[in-house]
Amino acid sequence: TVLHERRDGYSILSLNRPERLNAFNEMQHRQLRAALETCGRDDDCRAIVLTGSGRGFCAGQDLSDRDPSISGERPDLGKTLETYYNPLVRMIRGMPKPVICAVNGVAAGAGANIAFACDIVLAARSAKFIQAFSKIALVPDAGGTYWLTRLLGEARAKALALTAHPLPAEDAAAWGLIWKAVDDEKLMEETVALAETFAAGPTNSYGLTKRAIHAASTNSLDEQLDLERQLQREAGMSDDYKEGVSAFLQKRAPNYRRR
Ligand code: LHQ
Repeated sequence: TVLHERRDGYSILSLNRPERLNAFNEMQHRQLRAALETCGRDDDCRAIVLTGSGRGFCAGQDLSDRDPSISGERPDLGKTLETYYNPLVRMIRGMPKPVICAVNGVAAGAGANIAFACDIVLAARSAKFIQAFSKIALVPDAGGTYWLTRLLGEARAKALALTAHPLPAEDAAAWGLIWKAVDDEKLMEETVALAETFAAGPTNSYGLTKRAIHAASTNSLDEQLDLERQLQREAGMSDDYKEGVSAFLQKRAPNYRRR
């Protein structure tokens, strides 16, 4: 239920339960986690693309799944989050290489919030983001309350969460929730171009940059300046930095080797 296509320098992971708009059941969770672990360990994989098969990106939790922790009379949804969604969000955030999300169609519930966990989100112009939770008497999860509040502020976060208003890709981009909306037929072309750029780029510096930006919203300026000093020190000792400067001075393309 997750396709893993290895390409030169990057991988494309596709959620693949199109008849259910790629809603998550246990199998899809397990396979996505395994694929991400493989990509994380593989030094030849320098960027990851997450997308969906068919007309949707992901409709969140499969509400027809028979897992008793979801479908019981008084199900323990906290357990589902602890077992599946929270580790997934942490894994994407902690991935020391860029994770690009190509939102090819509707992203609802946890499906939207998993997209927001990725580093760069491109969405097809026809895609919509829906905080569907309130429709079934739930609370946004998979980081939803964190992403919406951090990226949009409380006013828009609460309106989206309480109304389940389907937010079109272009509005999501204009509001700063995602990187950009692109014409449907250009989505994979643009995504692949970005992945190829990252695959030839200085992977360690990307990983350090992610760490710095993730820390920024809770750090004070002094703490952040200290963190930047520490991470820049590390980046400055890399062979990739040496190569980047030489290439610049010699007016040629750098050949980064992840060292
Ligand atoms: C689905 C689903 C779906 C099953 C479409 N499940 N079949 C975490 C912890 C534990 C438990 C609870 O949840 C969570 C996190 C969450 O994600 S909660 C939120 C769960 N997601 C939703 O509530 C979204 C439900 N889906 C929808 O509202 C619509 O399907 C959207 C707006 C996504 C798309 O609408 P349409 O484009 O009109 O498509 P459709 O509704 O006709 O769906 C196509 C098929 O996919 C359909 O099956 P059918 O057999 O009739 O063709 C749907 O039943 C199925 N499907 N989402 N989450």
